[in-house]
Formats: sequence, C-alpha cells, structure tokens
Amino acid sequence: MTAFTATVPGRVNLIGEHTDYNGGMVLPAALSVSLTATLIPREDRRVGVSARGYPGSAERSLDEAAQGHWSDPAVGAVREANALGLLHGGASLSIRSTIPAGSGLSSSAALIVAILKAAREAAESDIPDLDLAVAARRVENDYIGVPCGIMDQVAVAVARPGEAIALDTATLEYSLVTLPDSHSMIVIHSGYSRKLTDGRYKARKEECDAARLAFGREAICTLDPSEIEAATGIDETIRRRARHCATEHRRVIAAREAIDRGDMAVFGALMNASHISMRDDFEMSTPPIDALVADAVELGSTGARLTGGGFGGCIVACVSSRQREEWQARLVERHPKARYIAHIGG
Ligand code: GAF
Repeated sequence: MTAFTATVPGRVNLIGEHTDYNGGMVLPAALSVSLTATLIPREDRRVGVSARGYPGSAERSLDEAAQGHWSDPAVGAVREANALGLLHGGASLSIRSTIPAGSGLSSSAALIVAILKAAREAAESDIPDLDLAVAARRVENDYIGVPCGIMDQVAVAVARPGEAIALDTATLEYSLVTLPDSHSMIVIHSGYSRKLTDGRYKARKEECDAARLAFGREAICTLDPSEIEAATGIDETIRRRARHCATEHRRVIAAREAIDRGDMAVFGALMNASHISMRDDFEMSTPPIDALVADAVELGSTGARLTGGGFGGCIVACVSSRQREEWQARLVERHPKARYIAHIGG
C-alpha cells in the first residue's frame, strides 16, 4: 500500500483577532512547529488514526457524527476528502505533531489541512491550497461544529515557516509579508490551555452576529468606529464587540504598513492596543494572560498581545533580536507556568 505524506506548519496570529468571520483583515505567520500526516487510502469506510503528540490512537467510522473526540478533525478531513473526490473510502492515518494543542496555534486546522494535502497527493490532484483551506473550514463549521473563520486554514495551507500573510478574509486575497531581521516575534505559552469547542468562542461569534443585525452591516469590521459610537439603541456589550472588530481591522492594515516601513515601534504599539481591545471590548483575555503581556512589555518588548481564539493559550511579543534570549529567560522566570514555544524573524 502506498503512503502519502504532507507537512504543514502551526501558525501564530501577529494581529487581527476575531476579524476573520467579520469580513476583516488578519496577519498570521507560519511557525517552525509543524504537523505531518501520513495517509494510506482504504477501501472500507473506517478511519484509523495513530498519533504522536495526541492522546493515542482511534478507530472510527467515516459515517459517524463528531463526538467531541480529539480524532474528530481527522474523521471530518477524510469525509471532506471523499466529498472533493480525493479519496473513495476510509484511510489509515499516522500523525506526528510538535504543535501544542489548545494553545491557539492552529493544531486543529493543521491536522485537517495536512490530511487534505496528503489526500491530494494520493489523488494526484491539482486542487489549489486555497480550496483545501476552504474545505478545511467546512470540516470545522459543519462537521465539528466550531463556527470559526478562515484565517487558520489559509495560514497553515499557504504560508511557509517564518513568512507572514496579510489576508483579506472578505475576498481571500492575500500577500506575503517579509518580517525584518531586526526583531523576533516570540510565542510564549501561558501554561493555561483552552478549547475552541468550550462555548466561549461560539458566544463571541453569536454576539458578532447580533452586531451585524444591529448595525445592518454584513462585515462589521468595515464599520467606521465613529458610526459605532454614534449609534443609539445598541446594547453596550454588542457595541463593544463591534468596536473591537472595527478597530482591530484598522490596526491590521496599519501594522502591515508599519512592517513594510520597518517601523517596529509602531508595530509594537499596535500590538499593545490590540491586547487592550481584546481585554476590554472583546473580553477574551484572562488575568494570567494580562499579567504575562504586561511583564512582556515591562521587560522590553516593543509590544505584546494575546494571540488566537482567546481565554488562554499563547501570547506573541515583538522583541529586538539582540534582546531575545535574555528577555525570554526573564519572562519565564517571572511566570513559572509559562514556556517558550517558537520565534520567527531575527
Ligand atoms: C481561532 C479561530 F479558529 C479563527 O478562525 C479566528 O477566529 C481566531 O480564533 C481568532 O482570531 O483561531
């Protein structure tokens, strides 16, 4: 039996949180941590998964519903590969991953996209990466039941380690962004994990849906912040959620321009503003994450923020490359539960 293999990176989002299902911009970057899926097509309708870096192995039916099990993304990916005509039945899968799960680094998107890419190899298909990313989002939305946006799937399907991608989630147009050598983007795990399936992500999505109705705009990221302030009869929580999305979208555009100019001081200030907006307007941070971000800045990072879906997981900080190792050591000394995951840039 021939085996087909695909490797995809984890991603860190540099800025642009919860904008990807609200018609806004995001700026994720691919990391050196990665996931490799090896796939052997089967003629029956079973999906066997053995996984290093996951809780073990699983044997599932292609025809069963998602069960809240860690192997759901794998089963969903094989179902989607069948729907795309890349597979005609089940698969035996072997997974190796260095992307920590529950960290906001897209381990779930990486698992699904890697399986779809391996299935593409098996079918000798030329289906584009972007189409696989859209299919991977369907697995999350329709099979697993997580109402996520499209950022993670595009980031892990398209970007290469060390490369950022400025993605317009309304059109799926993107451009690659080179990060300067002068600074490192450092990913630090808070030591507190979270799951996108735990209900809080969904609650934020529903509040954004309510904002869409209240403001009568399909993409709330494109609302003018002054319009949000001036509107009357709007629930204050909904107003704050909309304000986060509209201002975060603008911060992503400004952040991309700052990187292009090599102005990492402005970039860092935008990261800090993003964190405050996530903390106060979107209420997706936690006290340990706020403390980590505050110390990251106090110890000399240009800017720092929570990254990913929120309520735990990782922060990302922009630090001058010369100071990286000392900064890291001092931060982790202050926060014993925190640990270094990866860095990109210089
Ligand atoms: C998670 C989701 F999967 C993404 O779609 C995105 O919404 C992100 O949280 C928040 O920016 O990673």
